[in-house]
Amino acid sequence: MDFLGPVGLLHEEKTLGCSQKGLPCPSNSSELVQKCLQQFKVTGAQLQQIQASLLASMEQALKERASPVPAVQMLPTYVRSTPHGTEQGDFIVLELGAKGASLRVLWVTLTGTEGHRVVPRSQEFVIPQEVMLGPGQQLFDFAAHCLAEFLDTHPVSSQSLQLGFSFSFPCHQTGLDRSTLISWTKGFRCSGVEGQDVVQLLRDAIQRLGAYNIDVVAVVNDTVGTMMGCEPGVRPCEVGLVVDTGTNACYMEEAQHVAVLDNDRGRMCVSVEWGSFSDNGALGPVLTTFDHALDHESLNPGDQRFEKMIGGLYLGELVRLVLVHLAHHGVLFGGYTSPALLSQGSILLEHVAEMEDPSAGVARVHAILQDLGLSPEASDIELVQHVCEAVCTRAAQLCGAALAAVLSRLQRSREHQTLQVAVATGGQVFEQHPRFSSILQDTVMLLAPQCDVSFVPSVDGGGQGVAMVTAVAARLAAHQLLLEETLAPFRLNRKQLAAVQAQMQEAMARGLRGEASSLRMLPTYVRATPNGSERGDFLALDLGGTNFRVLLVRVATGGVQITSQVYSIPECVAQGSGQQLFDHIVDCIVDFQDKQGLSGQSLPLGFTFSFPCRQIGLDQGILLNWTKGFNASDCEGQDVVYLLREAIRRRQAVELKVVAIVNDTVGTMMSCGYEDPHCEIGLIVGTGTNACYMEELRNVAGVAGDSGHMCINMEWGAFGDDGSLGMLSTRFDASVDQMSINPGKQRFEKMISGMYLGEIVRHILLHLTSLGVLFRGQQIQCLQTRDIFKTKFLSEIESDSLALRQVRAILEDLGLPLTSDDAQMVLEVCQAVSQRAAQLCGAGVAAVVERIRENRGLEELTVSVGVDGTLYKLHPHFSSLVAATVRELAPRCAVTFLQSEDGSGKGAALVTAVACRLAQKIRV
Ligand code: 0WK
Ligand code: BGC
Ligand code: BGC
Repeated sequence: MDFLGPVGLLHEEKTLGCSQKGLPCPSNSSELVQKCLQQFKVTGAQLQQIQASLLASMEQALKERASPVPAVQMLPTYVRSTPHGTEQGDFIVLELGAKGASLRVLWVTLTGTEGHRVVPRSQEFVIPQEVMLGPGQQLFDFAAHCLAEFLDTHPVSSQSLQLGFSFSFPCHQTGLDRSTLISWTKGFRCSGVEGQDVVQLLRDAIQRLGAYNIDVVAVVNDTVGTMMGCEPGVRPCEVGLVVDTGTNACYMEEAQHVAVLDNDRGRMCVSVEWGSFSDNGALGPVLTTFDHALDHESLNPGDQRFEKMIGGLYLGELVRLVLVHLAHHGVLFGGYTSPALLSQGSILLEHVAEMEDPSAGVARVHAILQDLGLSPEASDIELVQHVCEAVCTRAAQLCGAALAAVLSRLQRSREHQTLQVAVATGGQVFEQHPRFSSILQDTVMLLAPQCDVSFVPSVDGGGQGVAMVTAVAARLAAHQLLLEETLAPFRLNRKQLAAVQAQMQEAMARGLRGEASSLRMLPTYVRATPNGSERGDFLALDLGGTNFRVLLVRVATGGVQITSQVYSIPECVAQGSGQQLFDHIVDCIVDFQDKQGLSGQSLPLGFTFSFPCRQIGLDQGILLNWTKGFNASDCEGQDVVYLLREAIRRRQAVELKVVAIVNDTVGTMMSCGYEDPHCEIGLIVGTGTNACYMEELRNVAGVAGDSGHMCINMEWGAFGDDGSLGMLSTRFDASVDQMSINPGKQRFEKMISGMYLGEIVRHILLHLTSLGVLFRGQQIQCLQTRDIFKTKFLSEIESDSLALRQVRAILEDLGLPLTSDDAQMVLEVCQAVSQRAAQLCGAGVAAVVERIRENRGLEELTVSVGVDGTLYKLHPHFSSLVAATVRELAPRCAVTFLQSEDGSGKGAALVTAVACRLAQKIRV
């Protein structure tokens, strides 16, 4: 019978004592009392066991190991730093769940001055039982009404109010204002809320009421509010501990240890949710029959077993069950049990705290028991106090063991030998129970001697802390809004892209007709792509991209073999005299020939010259203007083949036959066309950007013949130089253009290509810093430096696998002080800039393929595009975004993008080979 203990008896014979039931009153009452109280004794070894097992569960949950299901949840709260003390403003705080059946609304003013606190105005509302157990909508409507009632009685000035929602239940958070309830605890069991976003439920309720314009900007667990409410003192408060109706703790974990956060860095406050700790191995031995009885009768049997041994909602009930047990065994109240004593929940935390408090005195205990319909003897009172003491001491010890586990975890995550930390404590059990805190502290000292801990009682139950988090959330939300406003012009929609496509098609037609157009549509005198019969050894030069290359290209039956060497073009040469530049080029050729044992051989040479040239023939190209950071004098308006030949002549030693000059787009098309005959378009997205394609000869003004095709170098980098892109150009594009060596020129290129994207990002970061959105508004010297933010950073930063860590590493190398939020914002800036670039490039390609389709009067066009360029090749998303934009804007064209492996040097050699083959044919 005893095993069933009080529970069994409870139901049938509620009010009869052993004497009344004719049961023999136990002679060994003290033994029975000892046996009963002994159950609440927890040994040092058991406490260590609990500490170790809780620590193991915490670490398992951090690693997101699914099996076995961790006993604790370790929920990220998206609070990444403890208060700076700079937060300021007026905030509303709505507290639900921290204090059982009560809801509190506070008006908190943060002064932003350390140590200067304004006492919050607050109002408490009792939540009716039926609301705590009813439909969720009813609970949130109740909360909205309380808010309105509070605001009605506390007139507030500002129209839009920012609210922090302190919601003290286990939630999966995905942001400061996005939180899904996992399960109710502590006497709450509203339907239709578990699995829902509680912020949205509150927003909907406030909306339904429509009384006030309140913006719910953050949801915060009460432990976090407690921690954040702690005045920044000598030691940062990095742990928040609540023992109120329920119990829980949070602490600042290293974000990289929280698996769900994808390798983030910095810190993240984690809510342990230790209430659900239920490792039978560790807890089994300390769970008493009374704990099982209490759990069995509770709203959530089997859940929150640890909380039910510590939380204020349960301590009174535990005491009651023990008193009933002892009374039934005739060792208390003469075996008499009153209806009040037999009714669940009749002994509250404050009763236990008072009855145990030696200063309360016997009279007070007597009064409390009398209120329960009992008439205690002095011995009863003493025994009742022992029972209260046993129950609360155990609660404090268990809580101490749990806190010791958290401190050990904190010490491990900081890799510190010793740990100095402050723990903010809050909750009625701390406030009401005389000895709880000291027992807890002794237990911590016993179990975590290497941790030097100070305890900071929370002054207002975390209201200030919740307001702090709300202030941070409000700041982040405001920043996010400013970021969105700043990036909005970079988010191009289908209509805008279709307009760019249409404008480009018109500009192409005008350029081909020789009318005014920002697209020069330059004939290249390449009329055919290779047919595979080309043969021979050719030299090729590749100038205009990131690297200057000299190549030996052997075109044989078995395919094309390439030997090449990269040479640098120093800025002083690229921006020096033309003679110096071409002499440097010839020096490289000679060096290459020496190294390849080609000295003295006169091989035909193809010259990839990636700048706008008006070609008069295959081997004559007048440079129209430099681009991409080149600015050598005395070249513009000159035939660059002539300039090269002059340099060769000056060098005397070498014999070179310059046969063809091609643009890198043409070289790329030819190189890919050698493998795929459908390749009729060449695209470069590298330092600069441009495209060429096979146009109908009949459409090319100024070139004789109207059958067949001619490859046209569009020089689309200059698209929009006539202002036609004005509607898309942003203030950042204007800054980049003004600071370039060719302002007003190459506007399309300056929105797309590698030479400029990093600069656009840098200007946006400067702007966001000036708005206080980034780097706490501190103007950062290094960000003032041109080209310090390389375009290759975008490719690295946007790589899916290592996003945030990469951002930090790159920006920390640049010497930028970075918070996680800053890192996220820099990533979003890079994404917006590169996405626009890829979409604009896609709109350009769509214009070209549609033109070819229309030229040929085809319903459907199948065509390939040969592509080269560092940005296109290295950026993780650029190529797929280009292809997606083309599919959307030119659905009747099946477009394949072929990444050129050997660069346009091979293409230049093939053009040379075709020219030599055609020249050969004429000669024979
Ligand atoms: C490699 C080609 C070269 C072209 C370059 C463009 O061989 O002709 O100019 O790509 O890409 P960038 O090097 O500017 O990134
Ligand atoms: C909840 C926690 C809360 C604790 C203290 C527990 O029941 O699950 O989220 O922090 O009570 O209020
Ligand atoms: C040049 C083009 C070249 C492109 C890609 C532009 O700046 O004007 O001729 O094709 O860069 O390298």
